[in-house]
Amino acid sequence: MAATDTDLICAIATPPGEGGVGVIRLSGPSAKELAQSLVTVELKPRRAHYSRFIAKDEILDDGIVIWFPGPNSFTGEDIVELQGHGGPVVQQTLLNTLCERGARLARPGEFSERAFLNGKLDLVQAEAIADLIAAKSTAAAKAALSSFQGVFSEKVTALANRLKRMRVEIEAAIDFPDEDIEILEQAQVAQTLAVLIDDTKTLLAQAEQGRKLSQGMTVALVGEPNVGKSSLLNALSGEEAAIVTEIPGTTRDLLKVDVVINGVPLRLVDTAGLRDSDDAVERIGVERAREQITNADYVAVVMSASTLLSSGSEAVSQDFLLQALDNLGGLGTTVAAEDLHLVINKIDLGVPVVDQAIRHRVSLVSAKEGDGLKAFAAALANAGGTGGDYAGFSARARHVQALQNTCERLKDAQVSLSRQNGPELVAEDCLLAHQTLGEIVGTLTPDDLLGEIFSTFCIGK
Ligand SMILES: Nc1nc2c(ncn2[C@@H]2O[C@H](COP(=O)(O)OP(=O)(O)OP(=O)(O)O)[C@@H](O)[C@H]2O)c(=O)[nH]1
Ligand SMILES: [Mg+2]
Repeated sequence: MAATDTDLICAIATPPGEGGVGVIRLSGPSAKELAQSLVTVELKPRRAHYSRFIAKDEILDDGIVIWFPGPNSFTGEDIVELQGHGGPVVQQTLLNTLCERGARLARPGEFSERAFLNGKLDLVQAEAIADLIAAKSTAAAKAALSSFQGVFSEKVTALANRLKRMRVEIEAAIDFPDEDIEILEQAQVAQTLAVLIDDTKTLLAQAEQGRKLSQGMTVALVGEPNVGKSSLLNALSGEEAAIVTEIPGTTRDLLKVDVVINGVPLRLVDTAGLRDSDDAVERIGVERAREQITNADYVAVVMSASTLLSSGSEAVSQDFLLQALDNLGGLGTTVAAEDLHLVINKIDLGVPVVDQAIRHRVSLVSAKEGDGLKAFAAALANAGGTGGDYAGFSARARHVQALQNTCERLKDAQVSLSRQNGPELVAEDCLLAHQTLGEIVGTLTPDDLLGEIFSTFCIGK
């Protein structure tokens, strides 16, 4: 992928199949000339002309044609849109004609890629277009639109600019060493670094929320066999996705169902009940369940109210909760407390008392009767602060990873500074941090990564 890649590309921009209107897009330096050879009107910039589309005296279709001269176009190059009838054969014939006359079929995401390479968009904005198109909920679409409009990029760029200013000062200290002022400068650098780390962490937390919102948060339903995990999955998704029986050990495979709750997309994962088993298949299921626990963004630990009541336990307290998590194979230590929620199911058989102190982390439900399910669903949607009124920006795992790396490099710089390793090492750590931040918006992104990102886009975008 090179910026010199400026041949003429074309693609059907509307979804495949039959539709009222079908749009074909052309982008490249000779887009206007080629389109002009097919239409019967003199193309004027940004004008919607009605015309027949003609090749070799044969009318292929008719419709609207618009020419967007570069650089004020989506890709920054000359673009022409041919808006004809949305029939697969009509569109394919037109596309073939364009290819016979010098255009080639665009790769997925190639229009956006050109927009990026021509400086019309940064990488976060280009990714936000794909996320907007793929958004599964209003909140996700809103967040993607914010990122497309540059909300996330501005935050990253502001951080990068502050980091750059600090680097300039450190580099200056290397070039003009002066023993007397070094101590003062060190204190200043330490102070700036600490603030930068804090602000990177804040942005990281926001990006993590944006990622959960746009890519969907994974919620694992885990617990002992027979507590009603599969019943809960079915109740939350409104379909009989999982097999439910009274036999403990029914579920073995991971079963994933995508749902949208209060505008928040969630991927619910049903898992095998956690227990030691002699059954080889069940053992694999339990192993997969444990893996899922570490991979999930959020873990809902399901327990049965009837088991709780018959065990003679008093109120469900913090200690009880920790003990229960421990009994499930050290869940309390493998999953952070804020990513854990306790679900007491089967309250139609009796309602246990829950200590006020942990009430916010516990849902009392009956998958069978439907009691408490709404509140439980709302708790899931709110997990991680991605509730319905979250008005942030969308982000991807790639961005979260880059911000984590930036944080790590800045902490390295802090260590180098405190160990008096010399300004050169501090400068090197800060350079790495700066580069990692640059990868997010695409100022410093390797070509192969760009190829990977754009290849996931749809054709014609
Ligand atoms: N009374 C009552 N029974 C329930 C409720 N939820 C589930 N059950 C019953 O509990 C039994 C087990 O339910 P499942 O959903 O299969 O439980 P599970 O946790 O997926 O079990 P495994 O897949 O074996 O780990 C079934 O007989 C369900 O009908 C509930 O809210 N109330
Ligand atoms: Mg099950």
